[in-house]
Amino acid sequence: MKRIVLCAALMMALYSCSEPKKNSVQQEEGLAKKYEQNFKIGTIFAQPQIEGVDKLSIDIVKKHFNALTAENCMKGEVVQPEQGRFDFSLGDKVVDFARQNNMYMVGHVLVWHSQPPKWIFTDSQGNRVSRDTLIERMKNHITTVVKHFKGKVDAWDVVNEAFEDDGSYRKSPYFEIIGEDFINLAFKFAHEADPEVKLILNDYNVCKPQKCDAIIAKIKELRSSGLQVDYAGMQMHCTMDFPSKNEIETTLKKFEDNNIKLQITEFDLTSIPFPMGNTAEISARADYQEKYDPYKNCLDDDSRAKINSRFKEIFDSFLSHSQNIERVTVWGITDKGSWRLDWPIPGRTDFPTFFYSDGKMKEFLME
Ligand code: 9MR
Repeated sequence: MKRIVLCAALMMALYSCSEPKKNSVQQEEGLAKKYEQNFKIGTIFAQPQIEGVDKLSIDIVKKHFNALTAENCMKGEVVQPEQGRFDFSLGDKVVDFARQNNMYMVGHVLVWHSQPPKWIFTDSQGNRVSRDTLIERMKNHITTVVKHFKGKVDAWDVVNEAFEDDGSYRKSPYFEIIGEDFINLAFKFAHEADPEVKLILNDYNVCKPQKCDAIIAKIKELRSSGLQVDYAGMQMHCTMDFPSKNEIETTLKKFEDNNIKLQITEFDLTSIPFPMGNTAEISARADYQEKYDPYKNCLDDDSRAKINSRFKEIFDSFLSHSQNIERVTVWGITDKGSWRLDWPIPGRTDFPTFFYSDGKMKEFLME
């Protein structure tokens, strides 16, 4: 009896799973072309694409995207694993791919509390270094990295995630050792290393009003002290209800009103239950539970429609403010490679990017 019920449930589940629509003729031209009057359409490159093994994703990138960010391989711990030893081997490959395919290349990231050069905050005894030492190390890192990629990277995420949601400074080692002007110094060093390259102050949850205000105030302060900051970067790691349409609109407008151009740097949308509240805080972790993985076996029609309509709601806001948005980058090529599948809970099924795992495009982009 139990088995019959189980079979029936399985049949019903299979029956109600919906198939993604086939790509329409209109999509043959690719997304970058479709939105060329609005903004650049970007995505990221990770190990499987750099090594050339993920052919499906590489084809999608070539066809649909005209901007590229290195997901991990230009981060501090990768490019300077030991003091004075730089490793640009992976970064160079990403940059070569971008150049060969005529893409806008984004460097990610010069100063971030997560994945920094591991040794950078401490001396050989394991004690925290002085302000002067950290400034010197930060300067050397930024200068060497920016100069290495000079002429090949169009824009750098200079400082990432420097603020808390309440608008206060994140108490990162950079902040604690140097003070709040670590941001000023980072922008100064980046500009000195490559006066042509565009510079971004990047963060998540920028739609939180106090955080947004803090970022705007900081960019104004940097500019008024003569420093170059070209864009605020809004990561836009979204959930089904945050940020709301209204919060997005208000935020986009605030930047316009303050003459600060935007890049949407890491857009994605999680549609599975999320136990940690609204955050992209990388240290958050939770254990796997079935209830947090509702689409493990299939995605039903109703949920597919809801996900697409939420995507559309957000993307439409980008479109209607496109005069102030240089680029919209989605943080993942297909759903299969998204960081969301393993954060904050490992091994789940989610639909965060523009393409389903099999390479079919999300329906909202076909309209
Ligand atoms: O997608 C990245 C993932 O592969 C890494 O494990 C993670 C660890 O630092 O970083 C992810 O990318 C982050 C980005 O660099 C900065 N903003 C938040 C992104 C998602 O966590």
